[in-house]
Amino acid sequence: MNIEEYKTVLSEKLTAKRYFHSLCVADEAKRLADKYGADSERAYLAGLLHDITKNLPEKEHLKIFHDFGIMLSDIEKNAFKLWHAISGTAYLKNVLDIKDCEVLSAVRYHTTAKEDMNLLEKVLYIADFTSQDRDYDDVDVMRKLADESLESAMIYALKYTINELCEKNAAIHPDTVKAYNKLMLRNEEK
Ligand code: DGI
Ligand code: FE
Ligand code: FE
Repeated sequence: MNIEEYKTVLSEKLTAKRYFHSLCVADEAKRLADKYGADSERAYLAGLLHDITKNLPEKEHLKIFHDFGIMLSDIEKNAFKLWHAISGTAYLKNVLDIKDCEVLSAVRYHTTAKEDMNLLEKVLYIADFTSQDRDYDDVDVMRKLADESLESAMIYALKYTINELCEKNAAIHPDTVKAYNKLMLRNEEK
């Protein structure tokens, strides 16, 4: 499939707002990829497709997990917002037949992040926070950091997410904790 065909599929699966978000994240991921030396075509594609299952009802996610033999941890079972990163990756791989492991992995970890992320994974994770459609309170700070260094943007984004989750009494996924701890340990070494 080419980009235009992917856009058609997306526009049919997503609400207008979520489709617009996907186009904005694709543009932002490409911009950050060019800036930091990641593959800009892969970044654009990963950005475009990252939320492909975001608007599916619960039972459709469960069908994808069942069909493709995916087991969720207890934390994942209880956090519906994490499902689309997992079901989305399975959908891209098994239904849209996307074979690019880098694109698949960037999509897989775009919500929780993880320990030891590669450049493309970081670019997508940050682009999801700094895309043009975003308008949360700290977005200007986040955009400034994203233009200074990916690492400082990662730290800020993880802190922001962890703080939000704590305020909502939500569980924090171990991948998110590991991503945060790794960056903090690296800072201590300096
Ligand atoms: O899909 P988007 O809205 O574009 O953004 P996203 O995929 O980053 O999802 C953000 C949501 O995911 C936000 O409401 C917080 C939630 N989330 C992120 N990390 C964790 C988490 N929820 C739980 N329970 N645990 C996490 O570690
Ligand atoms: Fe998402
Ligand atoms: Fe998103």
